[in-house]
Amino acid sequence: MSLSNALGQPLLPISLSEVGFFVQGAIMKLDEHVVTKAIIERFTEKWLDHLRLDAAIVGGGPSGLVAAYYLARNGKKVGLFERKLSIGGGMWGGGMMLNEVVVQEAAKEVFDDLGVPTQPYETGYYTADAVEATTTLASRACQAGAKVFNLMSVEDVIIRQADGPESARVVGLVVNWTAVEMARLHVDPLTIHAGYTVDATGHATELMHIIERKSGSRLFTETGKVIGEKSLWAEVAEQTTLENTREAFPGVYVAGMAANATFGSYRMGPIFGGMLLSGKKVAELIVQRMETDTQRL
Ligand code: 48F
Repeated sequence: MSLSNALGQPLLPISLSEVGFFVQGAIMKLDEHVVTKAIIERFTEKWLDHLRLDAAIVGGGPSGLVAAYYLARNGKKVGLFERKLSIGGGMWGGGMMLNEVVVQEAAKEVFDDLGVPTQPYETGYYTADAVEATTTLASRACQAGAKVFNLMSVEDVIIRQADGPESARVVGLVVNWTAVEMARLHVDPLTIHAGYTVDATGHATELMHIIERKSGSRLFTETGKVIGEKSLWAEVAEQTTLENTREAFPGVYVAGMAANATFGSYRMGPIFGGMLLSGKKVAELIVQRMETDTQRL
């Protein structure tokens, strides 16, 4: 039934039953208990489903997000662990808080692939809005199926060594709430198992430092340790980021700025192409490696 005036013309473009639906919607009773239970149950389901991963990515900056996207798009079970409330790492602020990022020709294909709009600048240089780029990478990684666990800090790795330190391999992560870390509370962490782990923690290169300190084994660097990043040289740094994106310890790959810090190359400043290409490369390496490992079994 519709409401109508004396001439029989409808007063509302909707029927009375539809009005009832909207009123019901507006006055729907809300039970805080259900809201709380929904959050706890859904988070627990998600977490339980991601206790064993094909790949665990530590750090949600541009390299970690791109790696998560390509791994998930290839059907791998991926969890990304980020210390902060927001993912995106150093991408939000462009250069010195001017929120535009620059990428070079070779890296534009990654932005194109993920749907990040770019604008040509001078020949071979493109810009993207830093906020649009960050939110798009984050959204595409999630839509591809990667699960993001923010507010979690990776404080250690799980290691196995059948025949002494030389046979050591990382098989997972030790995680705790960032709030626990910040408050320095004496609370034990929990664990995530992963076939492969990616250190995408940026300049800090946290995972590799932990492994160097605790494993008693050499990293795959010249010195066997984290060599550390050098000062800024964009051209060389961008090239070496890609070369240094590789396995740095059995089971652990390095990507993004962590790759250059591990293997001792330059920083690049606010050009983000190397980060994108590194994220893509690390995903490809892990996908290939998983195929070879499966064939060997
Ligand atoms: O620093 P970040 O953006 O790393 P990236 O992907 O990109 C580097 C660029 O942003 C820029 C640059 C090139 O243009 O030099 O700096 O290499 O993101 C690293 C993320 O890792 C998180 C940290 O909060 C940041 O969001 N992170 C660091 N350590 C941990 C961590 C940890 N132990 N557990 C969890 N997250």
